[in-house]
Amino acid sequence: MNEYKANEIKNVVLLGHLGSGKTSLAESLALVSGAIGKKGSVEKKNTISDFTQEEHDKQSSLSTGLLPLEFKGRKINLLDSPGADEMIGDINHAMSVATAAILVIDASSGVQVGTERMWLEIKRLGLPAFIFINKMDKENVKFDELLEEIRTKLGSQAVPFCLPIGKQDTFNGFADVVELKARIYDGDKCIDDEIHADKMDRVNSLREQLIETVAGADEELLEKYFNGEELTMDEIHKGLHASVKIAEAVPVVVGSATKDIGSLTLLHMINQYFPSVSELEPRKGLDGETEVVRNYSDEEPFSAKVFKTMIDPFLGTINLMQIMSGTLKKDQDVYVSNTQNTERATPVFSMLGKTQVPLEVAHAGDLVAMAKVSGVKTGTTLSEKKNVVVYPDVVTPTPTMYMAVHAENKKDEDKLSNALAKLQLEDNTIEVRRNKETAQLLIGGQGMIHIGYIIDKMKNMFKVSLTSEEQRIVYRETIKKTAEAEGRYIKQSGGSGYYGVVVMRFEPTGDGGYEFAEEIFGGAVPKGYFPAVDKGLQETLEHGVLAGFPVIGVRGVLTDGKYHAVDSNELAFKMAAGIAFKEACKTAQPTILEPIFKVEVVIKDEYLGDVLGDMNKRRGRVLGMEPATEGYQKVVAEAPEAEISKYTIDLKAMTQGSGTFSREFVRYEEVPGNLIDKICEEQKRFEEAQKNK
Ligand SMILES: Nc1nc2c(ncn2[C@@H]2O[C@H](COP(=O)(O)OP(=O)(O)OP(=O)(O)O)[C@@H](O)[C@H]2O)c(=O)[nH]1
Ligand SMILES: [Mg+2]
Repeated sequence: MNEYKANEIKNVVLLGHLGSGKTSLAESLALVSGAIGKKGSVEKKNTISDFTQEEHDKQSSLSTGLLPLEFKGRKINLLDSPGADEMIGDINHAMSVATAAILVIDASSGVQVGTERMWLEIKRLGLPAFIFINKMDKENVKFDELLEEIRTKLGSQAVPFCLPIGKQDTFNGFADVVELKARIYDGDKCIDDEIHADKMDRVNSLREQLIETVAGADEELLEKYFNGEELTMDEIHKGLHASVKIAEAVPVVVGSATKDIGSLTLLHMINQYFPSVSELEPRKGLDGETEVVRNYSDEEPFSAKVFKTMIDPFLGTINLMQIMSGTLKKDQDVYVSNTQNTERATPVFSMLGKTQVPLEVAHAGDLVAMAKVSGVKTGTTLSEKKNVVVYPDVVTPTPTMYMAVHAENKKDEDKLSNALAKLQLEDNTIEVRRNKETAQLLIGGQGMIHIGYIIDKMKNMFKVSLTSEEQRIVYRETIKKTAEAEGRYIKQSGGSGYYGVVVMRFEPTGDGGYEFAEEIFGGAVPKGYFPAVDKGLQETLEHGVLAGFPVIGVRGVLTDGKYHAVDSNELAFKMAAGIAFKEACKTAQPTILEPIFKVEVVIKDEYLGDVLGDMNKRRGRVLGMEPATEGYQKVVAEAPEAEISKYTIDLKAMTQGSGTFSREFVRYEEVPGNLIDKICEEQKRFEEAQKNK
């Protein structure tokens, strides 16, 4: 592979709805650019970017694949992202190093939920973009309706660049509205021809629309346009580059990834209209508190940001990063931001899917890989010890769902923890949490595709035998009323005995906190035993009287008691405090508390009624609603965790996949009375099962 500098590098991410043809398009672009001699297919499970067993099993991408392509003196680092929006953490990392995006649409399905979701992400980052209408070879493709739909749903910046030629099996190319040529594809070759006269009217009107958009990006061009002067081809190219760069124009092109139609034109367009890395704004980072600005230039000190970590149980860790500034050569020292250690870079290479492509030197702006450098993972910044910089983290979502996993035997337990630790390096959006109370090891992620991928990888790649089950809710107990009781712990049967008597008042604190106080007069209980009473109460509160859940929100006040000069000791007072609490519970109205979460749900306007109704059924309380991005509403509500533990799945079903949500613990709240017995029985069964294990 040749060397390329920032002005010759384009990092392009393919985005789109599940199954729109991103991986097939990446494969076609790799073929047409000459990176590979023979094309694979998703069905044959031999594409470059879908190389893992899990992707083969699902015939769908689960992780972004990198394909460095060389085309006409430029390097195009193609990033083939997954269409499953649960992999949004991975997608966001890929987008963070992209200079531009290609939104892939399935011509037979039109604008889908994933198309809109990814479009919002593109707009959020202000990325220059093309829209590639793929699968034009399929039945029932109505180009005019598609264009209309794209412009209504995605915006009028979408400007048609071509008019398709032929339909279904006979679809073989398009009239190029910019260059005014018919591009006829024959296999991976493209032959230029005259546009048929009967298409010229339509082509001219599309061209008019395009030129208007282009002229808007440049004052000089705009003036010329308004004066009725023709723009030269050079001016159109220049204007297009400028308007694509600022995302004012989003060219729409057509093709078929499996038939390689449109791929060559797309490569030319990437080179011509997408900005190179050198045209981007400099990156800002921090050295301690001080802001550091780095240009994508070889002349600046070295810095890089890791956007993807890949673990191979045999080859070890491979980190994919973007060189933000400076250059990287074999055996160069790199300063690792998270460990603050200096490590030596092993050979630097690029990755074509899973294949390493050696590089002599990596230049600013490029996407390259490094193996086995300790302490480096997704999100790490690398720099120079004397020129430290740390780049901000990519914003990724917090888990919306948890599943519990159990190793099937003792031997697998170690393997399980080891595998999870490695998988967390790859994907920093998964959360791993051990819950002692429920004896569950929890994996948090964006839904069952995401968590299922982690579980499958542990089985396939790390050979862990495991089972999975639903997350158990962590309940609490409390008291609702103030109550007083006496606790006596007296054992005097010869030898040294036990003597502790306490009278205590227990009050609900109302805020979930714990407090201990005393109102002892005349030394009824000597001071020295107060800590024992406090400790005894705390130990008792670890298991409540109803179902054994921890008790919170109690203030215990020691008001009176008795002691014995010889037989009193700390243990006796500890026990007495516990007995007093249990006794007081007879009148203190103990109850069960459940975790309440705040949820923010973003949905299309049309689903608002359904979502509100459903939230009601989940015992949720809607706190507010506000318009989100155009056509969307944000609903803020509070709901019990027990009712939303699988909300991410139900919300998708309710909104045809378009709804998203985030959740955050807020507090514990009393469960409705009719659920108390059910929860207690459930817990009893669980404890029995634990005992029999
Ligand atoms: N007829 C036709 N089928 C296509 C075309 N492009 C892709 N496909 C098929 O569409 C299916 C999905 O293609 P992929 O390339 O895996 O799509 P993707 O967008 O990468 O899918 P995810 O990674 O799961 O989001 C496969 O069966 C492809 O063979 C095309 O241009 N025409
Ligand atoms: Mg794919």
